[in-house]
Amino acid sequence: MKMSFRWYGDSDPVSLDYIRQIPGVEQIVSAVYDVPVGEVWPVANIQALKAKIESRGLKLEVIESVPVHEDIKLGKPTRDRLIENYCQSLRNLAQCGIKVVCYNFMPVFDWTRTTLEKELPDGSTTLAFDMETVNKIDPSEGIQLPGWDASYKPEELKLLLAEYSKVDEEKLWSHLEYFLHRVIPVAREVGIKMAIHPDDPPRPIFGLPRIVKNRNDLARLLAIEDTPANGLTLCSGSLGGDFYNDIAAMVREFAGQGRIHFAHLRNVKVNEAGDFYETGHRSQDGSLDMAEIMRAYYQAGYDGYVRPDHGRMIWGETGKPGYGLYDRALGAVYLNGLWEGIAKAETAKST
Ligand code: DNO
Repeated sequence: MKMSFRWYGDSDPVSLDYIRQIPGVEQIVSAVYDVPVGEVWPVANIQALKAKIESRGLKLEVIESVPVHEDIKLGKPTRDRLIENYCQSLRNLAQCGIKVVCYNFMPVFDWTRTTLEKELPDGSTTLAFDMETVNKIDPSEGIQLPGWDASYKPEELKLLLAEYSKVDEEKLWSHLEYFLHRVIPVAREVGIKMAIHPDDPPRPIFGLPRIVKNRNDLARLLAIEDTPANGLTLCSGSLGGDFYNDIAAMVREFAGQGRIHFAHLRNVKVNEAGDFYETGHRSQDGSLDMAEIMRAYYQAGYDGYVRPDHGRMIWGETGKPGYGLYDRALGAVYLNGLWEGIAKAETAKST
């Protein structure tokens, strides 16, 4: 596996100079942040990002994310031009040596939490989600949560939500199919693996449909274009927000088929209702058996990209919720340690 670390560009308080000091991290996952959603990413911008990362001895092979314009998710007539732009961005990314593109198909809101600073018994703070709180929020009032696109004005958001009232789950699936039938052949041709990120949390919120939530959704998605270019970002924490999702089983199934291209690894403490908070990365910290998940990757022969996903805020660090340096660095080291231990044990078994 290839250990990576997410970096939000020059404005990120966690610098490349810090990231390069984390043992075992060789790859940066980033994006071009100054091109509006729906426009083509110019080669020059991608090259500049890559050059900056390489100047620190790190590599850029994974993009997270190339965002999908809402008109595509809504199935509007403007989608054809936007999809063509998306394809052109993929061609440009391939030209710069990018191998994997992460994206999601969540209407309006990316990942959503109801608390950014839940205090844990050890004094660290973490992100949490609880359904009852979300049900009381009026999203059009423009509340600030981590994955929300702050660029919407309240009136725009109201309009957008009204447009989605006509899009149920099956409609959204048909819009995803339309997108994939056009984008995947281009990705395939230029040698890029598309890797959809599951919905976080894995259930509808604010009355908006969400369709990438569990094993059956992932299988359905992969069948739309049955080729490795149409693959997954298997996010343990997002899918782990449903108590009934068996992450290790999904890894065995889909990594076994060569369809996982990017692994997001983090732990959550979740209850049967699907309320959760994010914990340290270890198996002992949360509900997911991280060692078993890593073993599933190892046994499936996974050699793709991995990153420690969100971390808690520890040691007084402040910054982008979920994306501080310290706890994610601990996560990277822990995951590498698990991998090394599993690899040694498996090799000993087979000799
Ligand atoms: C949250 C991330 C998501 C992810 C996008 C991918 O921390 O995992 O924001 O980047 O959903 O498109």
